[in-house]
Amino acid sequence: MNILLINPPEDNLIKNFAYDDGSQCLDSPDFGQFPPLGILYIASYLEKFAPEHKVYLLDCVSEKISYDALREKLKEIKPDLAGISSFSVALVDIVKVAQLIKEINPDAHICMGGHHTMVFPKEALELKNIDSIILGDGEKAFCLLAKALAGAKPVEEITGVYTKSSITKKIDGAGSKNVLLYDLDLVPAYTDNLDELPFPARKLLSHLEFFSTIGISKKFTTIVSSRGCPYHCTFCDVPHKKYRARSIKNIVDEIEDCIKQGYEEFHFYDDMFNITADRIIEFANEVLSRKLKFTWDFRGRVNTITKESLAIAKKSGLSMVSFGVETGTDEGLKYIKKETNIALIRNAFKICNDLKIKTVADYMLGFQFEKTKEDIRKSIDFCISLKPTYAVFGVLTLFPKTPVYYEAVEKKLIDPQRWADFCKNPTKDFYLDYWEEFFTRKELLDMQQEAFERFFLRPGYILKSIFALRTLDELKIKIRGFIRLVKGKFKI
Ligand code: B12
Ligand code: SF4
Repeated sequence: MNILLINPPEDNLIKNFAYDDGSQCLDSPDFGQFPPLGILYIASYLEKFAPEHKVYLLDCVSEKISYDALREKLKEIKPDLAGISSFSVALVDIVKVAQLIKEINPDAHICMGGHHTMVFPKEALELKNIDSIILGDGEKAFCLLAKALAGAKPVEEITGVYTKSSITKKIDGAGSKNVLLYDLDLVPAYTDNLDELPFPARKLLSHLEFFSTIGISKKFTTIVSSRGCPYHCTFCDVPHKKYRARSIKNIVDEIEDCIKQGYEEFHFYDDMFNITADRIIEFANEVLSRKLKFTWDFRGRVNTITKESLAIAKKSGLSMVSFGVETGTDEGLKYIKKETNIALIRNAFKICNDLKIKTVADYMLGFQFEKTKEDIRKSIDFCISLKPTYAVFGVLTLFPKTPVYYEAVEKKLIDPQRWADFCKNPTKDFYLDYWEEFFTRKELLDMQQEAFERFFLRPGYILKSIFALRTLDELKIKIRGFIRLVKGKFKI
């Protein structure tokens, strides 16, 4: 069979943080260009365990493949089985891609996997051209799906794979508790031992340059050392995923393999990287003992940060940590069940600043407990007082199936039917919900813009950033990011 794994174009992406006229102060490309690790993992699994099939991979985003170009590529590939990666905000394009595939091969089997299916499994299967979905980790389940289809065997028995008929049986069994958010007893496909998975097939996209706006090199890639997260922050839907971690040896083996391919900068994109300080120490020791030279960073939590672990991590190449700070008071942090506090946050940033490790403060504005502009401004003051190298200010977005989303539905602040309609018939005019009890959308976006301006346009900050530049690549990447950010005083 010809198997195609595809990340759809983003022509019709539902933009978050956008004003009514479409302008926005933060967009996905502002963060950089990242490899689609999910489908790269599935590709390498297929190569190893289903070599009888021919595997194609198209990342329409980083390869900048237009719909016209995609049509031509699909004619060449003629996929018998297509696996589409899904973010809810990309649903319009997912539907378009599925339609295009069926136009070219009406008999092709289309399977959807990734984030949207986890949140809206039933709705995903109600889409016209979607034949199956996979919940959880795609590698093994998709491989078994391919083998079953090739042998004309039923696919419903495969853990994590659902079809219209198999999901309907489940729904009828469970009864519909809610028009939109079915809490069904659907078993996802989880790989408990992540070390079993072959490393992502980065070579399939080796002709592309990936980069992060806050990175320093173009020999850059992302990597995940674990999946899922055991915490339960109320705004996040990752807790739906079971936490599993790879062995340190397996992670460093992957890095060694990547270094041989020319990579020299690694950003750990785990949901939860620094589960304990000891894990960082163990990782750093392994890197040092193998005498590997590269820079790395991770997205992490403040509560497991220690001076000892970061000092050794720095020796092994750690250059930056992105912390989910979120908000600036103990009461607020407790409300969102972050399980951190102001003292821990200050401690983590102080340790990084003392050790000269760069930091990112990931921050959100517009929480339920921010009732006046002064409340938000105080929160921004706290963020600036941490002296992070970078700050990213988002507006609290009410993602479906999160506790904060249910809270807003309960208070009748948002209408869940909007999501139900969007999932059935996605259109580009859809928008993501914010907590609009005390502010309008426009006011929240204005506050976000104010936060960016206050943080990034401080003259002292600009000067310090220029003097901190280390490489030509870094200079180029930063100039590109800066131009995007200052266009129209941050609105783009
Ligand atoms: C890198 C990243 C991005 C990059 C994406 C680049 C890329 N090419 O992948 C950028 C910066 C563009 C991005 C943007 C956004 N992101 Co993002 N991102 C991530 C991050 C940090 C890592 C993704 C990753 O590589 N994971 C590792 C791989 C191995 O896992 P995976 O992608 O989930 O893939 C597995 C399964 O999902 C499944 N699978 C995936 N695709 C497919 C396809 C098929 C056919 C099958 C069968 C299975 C399958 O199998 C894979 C292997 O097991 C995740 C957090 C995380 N740790 O996952 C957040 C995360 C995915 N992002 C998130 C969000 C909310 C967004 C935005 C909507 C943010 C916003 N603007 O508000 C946008 C949407 C962008 C878009 N294009 O639609 C949420 C998702 C929540 C949700 N329910 O959608 C996450 C979980 C972060 C979080 N905690 O909030 N993001
Ligand atoms: S925000 Fe981070 S720590 Fe909190 S549940 Fe989500 S992934 Fe885990």
